[in-house]
Amino acid sequence: MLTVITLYSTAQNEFEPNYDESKVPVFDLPNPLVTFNGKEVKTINDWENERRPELLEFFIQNVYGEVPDHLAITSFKIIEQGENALGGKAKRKQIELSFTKNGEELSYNILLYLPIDVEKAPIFLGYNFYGNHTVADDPNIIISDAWARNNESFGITNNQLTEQSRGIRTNRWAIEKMIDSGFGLATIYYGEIDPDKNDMTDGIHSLFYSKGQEKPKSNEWGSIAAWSWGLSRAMDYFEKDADIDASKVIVFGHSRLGKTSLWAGATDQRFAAVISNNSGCGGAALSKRKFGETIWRINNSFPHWFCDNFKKYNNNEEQLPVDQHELLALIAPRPLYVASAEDDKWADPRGEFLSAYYATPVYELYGKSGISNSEMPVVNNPTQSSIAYHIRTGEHDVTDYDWEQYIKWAKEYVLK
Ligand code: GTR
Repeated sequence: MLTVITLYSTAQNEFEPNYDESKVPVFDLPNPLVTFNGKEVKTINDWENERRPELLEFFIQNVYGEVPDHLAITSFKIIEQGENALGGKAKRKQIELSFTKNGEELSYNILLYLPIDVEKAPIFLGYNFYGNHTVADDPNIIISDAWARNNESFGITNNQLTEQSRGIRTNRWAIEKMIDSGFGLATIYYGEIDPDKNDMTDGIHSLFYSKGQEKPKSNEWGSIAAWSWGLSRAMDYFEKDADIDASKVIVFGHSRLGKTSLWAGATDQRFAAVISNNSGCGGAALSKRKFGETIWRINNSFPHWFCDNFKKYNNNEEQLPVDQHELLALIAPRPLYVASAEDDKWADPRGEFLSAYYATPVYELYGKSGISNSEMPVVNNPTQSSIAYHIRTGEHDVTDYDWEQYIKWAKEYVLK
């Protein structure tokens, strides 16, 4: 065991979220550089051949769930493209990936914006919450007909996306800043891979079922692993697209989709770098702190996100032989950015920061630097190296400020 963080142990109502630092329990944090059997990890070889595989396997079997079988892209087609997007700065492509298995089919669309003057562009890849047509005010973006959560202010009723929400999330996607800095953007509506509701009969899961099966086994994938699988299949496509530098794909996500980008980066080492924006519980935040959202709470509110085995740790974080800093460590030595927001207490900014700090020794094993100071930086004061961290003012959101930091960091740590 590595360390005991914190202060006083106070009994706490397990159903009320704790926002009081003095009530964070005393806990032992597992050491990423000691195996489950107590053997010290001293070399990259020990890490890559022993410790990393056992940690990855633990997270697969007990947290996010195993993908039950292999399934490659059955076919893809470019369904729309334009050379004159974003006032002539970018080209736009919309690609449909299709999958067939056990007589069932699923398709999803990737929306791409690529800088016109870059031959093979590095890209940010990230899911959006309300459809590709929300990320830019561009009349050519195809509106998804997949199930969507109703949202009156976005004009979504009857679980259908509509024209009314075109461009409504441009504030979360600094596309022009990316393009001006030589990066492209690839985005996908996450609901096309698996609708975000507690119903496992639909989405990509159903292609893998045997006859009569309606939900995954208890060690098999929840929605986060399904969404993350979708990102890896997008990566399969990028490897075939000559306009993209597939060795420079930075996987990004906010909140539940930040949990997803971390899991994608951990399971698929082709991703060059990973960004977690306000990912919180089950993402970057340490579970054992039980600050804000807890394992019990997340498994109750969103029973479909993790595998059923994860429910063993509801109000039982002490028994968990891993914590989320070890999820971050699975991304080493690739660049990793963890970002928090000051008013997003639910996601436990301090727990996100400490997780990045405690993942650092694994980066150091590779001669990379991470977060070397256990003091949290003040707001709006990013610390950037192979692991970067910032906490900005404001709420649970993705802002231009966040993107400015990601772009600056990616130029330094991904492109160079
Ligand atoms: C919240 C959930 C968080 C976070 C967030 C989001 O309701 O409790 O874990 O994922 O949703 O995705 O916006």
